[in-house]
Amino acid sequence: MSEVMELTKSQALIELEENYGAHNYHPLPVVLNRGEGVNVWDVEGKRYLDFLSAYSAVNQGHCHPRIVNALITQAQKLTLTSRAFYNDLLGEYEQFITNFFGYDRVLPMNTGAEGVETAMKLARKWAYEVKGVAENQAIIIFCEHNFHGRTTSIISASTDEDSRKSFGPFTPGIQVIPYNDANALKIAVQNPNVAALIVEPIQGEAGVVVPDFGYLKACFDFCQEANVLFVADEIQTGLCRTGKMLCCDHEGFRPDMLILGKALSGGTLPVSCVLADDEVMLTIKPGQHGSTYGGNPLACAVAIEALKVLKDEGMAENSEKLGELFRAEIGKITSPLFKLVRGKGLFNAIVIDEQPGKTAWDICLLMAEKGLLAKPTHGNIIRFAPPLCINEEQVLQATSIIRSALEEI
Ligand code: IF1
Repeated sequence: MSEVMELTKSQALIELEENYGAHNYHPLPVVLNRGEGVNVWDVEGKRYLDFLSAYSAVNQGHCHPRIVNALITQAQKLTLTSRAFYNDLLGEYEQFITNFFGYDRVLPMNTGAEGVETAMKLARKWAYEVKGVAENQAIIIFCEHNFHGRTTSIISASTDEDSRKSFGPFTPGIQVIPYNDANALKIAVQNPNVAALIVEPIQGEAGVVVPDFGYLKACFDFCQEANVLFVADEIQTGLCRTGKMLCCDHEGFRPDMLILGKALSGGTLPVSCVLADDEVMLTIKPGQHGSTYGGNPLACAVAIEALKVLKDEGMAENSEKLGELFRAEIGKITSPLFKLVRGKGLFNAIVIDEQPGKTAWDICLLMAEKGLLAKPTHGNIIRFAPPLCINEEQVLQATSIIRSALEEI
């Protein structure tokens, strides 16, 4: 017998990341190697309910057979041409997704951050070439506590110290206003140099912050009156997460620009896009924007199937219905650590009244032990966002794990 304690498989793999990877994350100590539907398994073979869904990228469930099949079939045929040539799927995908969401045109990119960057560039170009703002004067409005990604321009709009500190200098032409305050927007859009508002319909990273009903529509109306583009970042809230296809659907209006990502590929590869009408989209001409992988045939095949799955499997309805059940069950918890539950559809969070040794992180560790994976955000908030293929029984299993973790800790 060796004198050194044998590392478990998980510990050994965690150590590899610790030793060879950049330290830009602090994951829960769980090493996964398989997923199916709502479930994931770690390398020791333990099964968990996944209540993060890769931050809503796997809304359709892990390794959805139809999406995986589309991926494999296309991967055996053609994966990438670049946009130097046409490919036989891009046009079909563009027609499909623009009809699906009701826009004239789509601009395909890969990561969510690229989608947001694209929307920023489109908003600026539209401001100069259509609205008539003087060159270099355009302003884009964002909200406090936003999260739109990690690029230098996007973090220029961030109000989070960790995201910004020592990454300056920042991109100019950005104004930040309070969230859930339509009057602040009404005042801000009086400035004729304002090109756009870019906003999350529910703030994810901020801790699933749901604005008052009517806030988004009021902002949309103020934008319309002032000839300012309303840009919805639905990268996390879109694609059935909140109980409708888009979160803005709850308030019954269509944003001028729509940014999608994450679940657009059902968690198989990075696929994002911006949707807009001719007046905005046609301001960008050949050579002015793009990406090597954007609009690749593999992504097109996967995205078409990922969108069809959402509709065919009634995932918006399931999200709406089981979200109600989730919040009702969580609402019955009497632990003094439990402050409140909030959310829409299956996009929810609980706020923890932390005590020493009883932090949100400690609770997440205990829930993992009991077979449920979720991640704290901002210290005392735990986000719950399972795949939307979840059923009633699995929701009840989850809420009973959450309750027992809060009671036992
Ligand atoms: C990470 C948070 C979630 C997003 C919205 C754009 C992006 C995101 C509304 C960028 C990304 C992620 C990225 C992920 C953690 C995560 C997150 F906690 F940081 F805020 F989901 F809530 N717009 N969200 O939520 O998309 O470039 O990453 O594809 O590890 O940073 P991306």
